[in-house]
Amino acid sequence: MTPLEHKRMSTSPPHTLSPADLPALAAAGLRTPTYERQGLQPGVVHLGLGAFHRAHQALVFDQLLAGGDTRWGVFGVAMRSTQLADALAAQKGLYAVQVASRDGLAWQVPGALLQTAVAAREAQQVIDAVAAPATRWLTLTVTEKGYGSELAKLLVSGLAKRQAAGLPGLTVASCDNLSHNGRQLQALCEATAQALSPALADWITTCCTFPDSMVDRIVPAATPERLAAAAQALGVHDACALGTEGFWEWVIERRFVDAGDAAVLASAGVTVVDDVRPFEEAKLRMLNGSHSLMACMGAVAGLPTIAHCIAQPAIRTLVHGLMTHEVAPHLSRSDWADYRDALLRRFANPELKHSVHQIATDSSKKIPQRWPPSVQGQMQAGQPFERLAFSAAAWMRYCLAEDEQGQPYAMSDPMSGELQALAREHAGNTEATVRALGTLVSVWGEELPLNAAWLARVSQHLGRIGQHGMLAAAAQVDV
Ligand code: CS2
Repeated sequence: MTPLEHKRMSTSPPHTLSPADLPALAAAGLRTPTYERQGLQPGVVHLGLGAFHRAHQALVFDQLLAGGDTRWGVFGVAMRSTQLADALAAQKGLYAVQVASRDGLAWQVPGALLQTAVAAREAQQVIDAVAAPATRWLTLTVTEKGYGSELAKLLVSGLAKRQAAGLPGLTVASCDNLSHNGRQLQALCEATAQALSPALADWITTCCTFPDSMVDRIVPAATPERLAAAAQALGVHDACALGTEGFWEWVIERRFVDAGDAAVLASAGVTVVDDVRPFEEAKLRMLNGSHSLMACMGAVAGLPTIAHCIAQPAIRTLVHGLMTHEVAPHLSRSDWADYRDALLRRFANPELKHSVHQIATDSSKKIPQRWPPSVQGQMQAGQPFERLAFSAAAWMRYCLAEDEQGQPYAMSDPMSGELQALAREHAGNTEATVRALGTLVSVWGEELPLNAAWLARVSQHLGRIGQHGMLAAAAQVDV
């Protein structure tokens, strides 16, 4: 009997994952922390404890810790979710990640997460962690809608405390899917600090760095099935288990308070570059842009996951065409064809079960960096933008919050009330719907709402979606 089988037989009901389980898990062949976690001081404060960070950067930091560099332990901050932070704290920061790669499925238990707190509940603890002498980095995955005054206040309070204590500045790395994420965060922090004290704003500008970053790994939110699979594989209950794909990428701008960090990160597989833009644009417009299109289509057509969507010939052809003809021509990443083909394979990964409704969440905040830059590129080049117009129409149909079988679904979006009201008010009248939803400057920018040719193309696709259904309308996109 293997140690795990023994454990499964002898513990009923299973207890919750704890450090005491690590030797048995290691003996069963799982990758577990080989380093001493007790007594490590966090060197990184991370804001946003959602699935993505825990299956991406946390694994990079775990690898660095495993290599003997003790500076990469994480103080993890959930912005609001007390449930998640408390569940992680109860497991002493441990959780299992199931990686679905071409070689099959493998579980691992990273150990980089050392402490947790909730910003909404324990703001002072977070400020103290930012101002702790051992802290060198601050990383963020707070989602597109997280970049507001609440975040800025928290960060600036922590940085002010560091400045007052005479401590060195921090490398502050935004890892959200925004264009120029580092620059955006820097501008937000500096503006907030300026209002408090010009000297603090100066200190932030001179002593902290805000590298731009492109991060990539598909990490769906955990489902009850994944948690059950974790319990089965580990022989213990893990409330925080996750699943992800084998692929991961982190490209970061060479702008560190400690220049030596470039080589350290590179040793763990991170790509350090002088200009993140080519990577960021390709990722946001090819991967995330296709994701948002499939999410809206899938939600309306009743296809629950991205793998279900990409298995539909009409969707696959549309997404392939979108990337090839309407997105790639405006990218400076020259290997885009390989990148596209790799994405199509990643979308088809059957193990991920990436919910379309999860990706459709906050679409009004995601669309601006995912679709309009490509529309504008096509317009400037005098090229057609049919697939992008279809994407816009698919989102407008999605805003009705009812699928083609008549099933209502919840729309999770900061603008959901307004969007749903507009979609419903004009339902059945495509021109009026497009006039209402296609002219929102916060979604489409300043120019597209004024472009009659664009709005006309969106209207035509929306009309076809209403008349023939989402998949049939997709098959009619001809260019
Ligand atoms: C997705 C991303 O939910 C979404 O909006 O497009 O989370 C996507 O899975 C990641 O950016 C992949 O790196």
